[in-house]
Amino acid sequence: MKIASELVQTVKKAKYVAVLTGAGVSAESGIATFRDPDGLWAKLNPAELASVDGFMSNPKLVWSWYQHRRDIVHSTEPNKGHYAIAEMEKVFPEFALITQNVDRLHQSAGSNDVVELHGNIIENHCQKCKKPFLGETTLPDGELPRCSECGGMIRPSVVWFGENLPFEAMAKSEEIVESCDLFFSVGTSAEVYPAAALPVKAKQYGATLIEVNPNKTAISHYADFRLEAPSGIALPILLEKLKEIE
Ligand code: BV8
Ligand code: ZN
Repeated sequence: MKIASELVQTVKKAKYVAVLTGAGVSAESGIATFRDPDGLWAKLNPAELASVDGFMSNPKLVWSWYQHRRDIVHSTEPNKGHYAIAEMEKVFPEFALITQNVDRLHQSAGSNDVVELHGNIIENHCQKCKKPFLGETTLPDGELPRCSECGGMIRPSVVWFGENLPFEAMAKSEEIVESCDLFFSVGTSAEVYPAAALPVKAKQYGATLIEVNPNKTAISHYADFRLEAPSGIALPILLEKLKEIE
């Protein structure tokens, strides 16, 4: 794939690079995205499943859906896009990674200090008292585990629709968008707020905005540059080009 030399030069000069990722980065690892035609929401209604109301009204269904997604996550590996982003940490004077993903593949690929906006699907906690749950998650006939402290229902430690994002993650993200001079939006449809506001905010604070996505999104018209390709292809090529202009 061709990458404009102006884009490579701009990236080369960057002092503080921030990357925001979405489900598209994990697509090449075999994890379904949410809004692509074959995505998770194509078959299921997110409000019913990825929300507190959905969980409270149908806990066993929601729990088994997350158990199913956890099994998929446990059987997947990071792809070249994750590894390229981990590599970027070492290339720039300052670097920050913010993810909407809950699969922790960035950490498996070697990324450090990952800001997780939407929590993670690996851990669980009590819906009532928030106590972390470290016990057995697979019970006979799909029963939900219960909290040893208060008897509350155990849920995955993801952020559901209608729930606030973790305060520290949001505070850190605000700091990053105010300070970075180059912001990559990679593999996200930029439709879920407040995460979707970050690329535009970074641009408003003066950063150059590069979008890496095979498709157009809600923020494509804001981007200074677009790499219209899968992240597992575009990012390794971009890193190669940067090395060529040592
Ligand atoms: C909040 C975790 C304050 C769970 C997720 C009414 C009531 C309540 C809230 C709202 C409301 N109306 C609006 C809201 C706000 C709401 C929202 O934004 N809704 C949207 C849908 C309109 N947001 C919230 O509720 C947030 N909380 O606002 O709190 C509040 C409190 C009370 C009341 C009001 C407000 C919480 C949002 C977090 C929800 N949790 N996930 C789980 O995973 O099960 S969201 C879910 O969407 C995932 O986390 C995902 O990360 C996120 C964003 O999706 P993307 O990552 O962008 O994935 P998507 O499939 O959309 O796109 C993939 C892209 O990749 C595509 O563009 C595709 O082209 C591209 N791609 C494909 N292959 C590749 C690729 N790119 C590169 N390479 C490839 N190979
Ligand atoms: Zn509890």
